[in-house]
Amino acid sequence: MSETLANLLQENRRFEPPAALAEAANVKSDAYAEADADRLAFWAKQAQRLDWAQEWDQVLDWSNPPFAKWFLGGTLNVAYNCLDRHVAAGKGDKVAIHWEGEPGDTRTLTYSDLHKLTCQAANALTDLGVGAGDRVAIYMPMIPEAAVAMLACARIGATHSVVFGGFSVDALSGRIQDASAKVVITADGGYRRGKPSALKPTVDEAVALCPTIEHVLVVRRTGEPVAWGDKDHWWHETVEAASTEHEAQPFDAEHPLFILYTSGTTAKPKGILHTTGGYLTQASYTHHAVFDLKPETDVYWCTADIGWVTGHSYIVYGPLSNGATQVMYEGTPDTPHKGRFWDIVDRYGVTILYTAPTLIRTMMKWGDEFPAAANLSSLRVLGSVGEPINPEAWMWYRKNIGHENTPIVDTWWQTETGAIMISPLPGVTATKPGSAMRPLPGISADVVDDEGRSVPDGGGGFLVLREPWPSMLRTIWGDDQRFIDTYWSRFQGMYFAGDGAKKDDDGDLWLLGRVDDVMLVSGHNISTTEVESALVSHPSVAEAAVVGATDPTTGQAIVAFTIPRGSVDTAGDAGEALIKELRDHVSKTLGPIAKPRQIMLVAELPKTRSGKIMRRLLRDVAEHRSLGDVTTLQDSTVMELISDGMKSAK
Ligand code: 6R9
Repeated sequence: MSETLANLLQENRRFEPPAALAEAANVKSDAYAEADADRLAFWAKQAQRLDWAQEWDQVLDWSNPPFAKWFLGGTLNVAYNCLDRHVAAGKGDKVAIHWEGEPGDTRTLTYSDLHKLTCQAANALTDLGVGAGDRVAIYMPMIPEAAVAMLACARIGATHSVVFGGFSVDALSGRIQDASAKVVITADGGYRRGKPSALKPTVDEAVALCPTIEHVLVVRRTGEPVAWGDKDHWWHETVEAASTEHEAQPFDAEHPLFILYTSGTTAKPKGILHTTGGYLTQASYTHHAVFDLKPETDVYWCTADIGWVTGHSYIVYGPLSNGATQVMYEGTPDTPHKGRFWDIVDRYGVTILYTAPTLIRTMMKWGDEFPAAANLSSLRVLGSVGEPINPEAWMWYRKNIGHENTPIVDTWWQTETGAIMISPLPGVTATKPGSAMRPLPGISADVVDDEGRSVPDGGGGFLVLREPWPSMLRTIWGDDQRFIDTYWSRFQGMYFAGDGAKKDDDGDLWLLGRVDDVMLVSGHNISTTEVESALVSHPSVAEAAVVGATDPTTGQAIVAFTIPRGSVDTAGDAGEALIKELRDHVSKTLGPIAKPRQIMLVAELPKTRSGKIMRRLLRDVAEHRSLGDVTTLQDSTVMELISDGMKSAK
């Protein structure tokens, strides 16, 4: 990037925390000063949230950067911390998971239930020859057994690699091969969009390509017929027949806990490696601090899939280490109707909701009547993760879901960071719609220019992390050099996150999307996020994706793909008029330099399974190229619709 990002969007709205919440908050403003005074002492204190079999000798070893070691000499068991210690403290009967299947079937699992199942799964895996250090692939729908499978691996020191249920044979087999996994844990299928969606056939094809796989463990969820081979074992015949007694052994703080592959937009996916003590410390602390979790009274719901890092840290390890009661939902948000999520919040009395901007914008598109039909008064903290949240989507979330008084925590982090890094604290921060605000206590984030110099307030550039943090990735599985090249070579001594960001005049942080997506228009760097947010601020727009397409005069020109809100008329002339109005609206909001050359009205946008817009594919469309790799798309038919629309608009 030759110059820093144009700093276009202005925002003056502020929302103070509700007084009662601030008063009773788990974490108050003094945490920042405490962490600034002695960062390592601060993290050592947070590590005391966990039960250690052996306390550490040294908090951080950074003698061989960028290879960090946290809590050296300490030993602990992750599953013990998530389950056994709560049962031992008399909380065995507390509900851990209120699970709801898409067809409407429900299960309630207490901590004691989850503990027993995990012990059984640990015994079954041991019987199948899985030991500490072995890799296990998990390819599951959103059922409690997915969490149990992860915890059972953690319990015996096996390293899990969760792959999104629904990824292709190629994606699954590639990940299995990269990690040389020994076992796959899967299910016959799960329910999506009102019908069974098979998983086992994909596993069968993948396993045929993966000689390292010795056994496949299959949960029966849908009851649909499945092919059966020599390596296959039913979960209900092995796990559920195993002993419920299992003593968890402690592992080194740096023992590998899991590998999770980042979607890998062009190159080979990167196996991000996380270890034990530092990861669990930060997952647990951030869940406590950012969501203000009160385990005795809160009902927490994170709508992520277990195949995304958000599911790892904020469905499994953070909430369970904190003894939370949570909701887990199997299916899609519009099955059987568009009010399904709000029904769930209402019925379980959800107090903390953690979801993604893509979902919030989809709900905006569907209309206000769906949340209005449910009682959402139990909600007290709302979270957002995965993409920048557009200010108007933030306002919609606050008004329609958060009854105008619920703090919104916009949490920035990555698979690589393992846990939340930048976020408001709900009892402390006066939030601004669209800003992730400040690094959490103990985290040092900054925005730097091309040369790695910190930009002044009001400036834009690259987001970096200046100091190691407990839940940082330790390497890319099997490829230390790629770890160094990808994250630690762009700027001397700093972690390069790959995101653009700006500091506003108060020094608060605004995330501007991936640097690869930044557009260069007539010599100005313009972020996709700001143009998208300008579009979403128009009352007729629910969602927008913006890309830079090659242009003979301006270098790149802005092309926008826009989803109108549900009630908006876009037929014929009305559509043309709306497009003109939107181009003018962007020009008025951000300045003429940001006026899109072309706006397409579309019904859907291409997204990954975690809800991120795949701008790369839209760029292919805008530049009339054939499409690149679509294997990580959530819905592969979307691109045909968009390309057809583009051709007819030419
Ligand atoms: C947790 C997760 C990481 C990338 C990250 C950034 C984007 C995530 C965000 C956000 C703006 C937020 N991202 N949270 N951008 N504001 N609150 O999403 O991990 O799937 O690895 O993606 O997501 O671009 O670099 P992961």
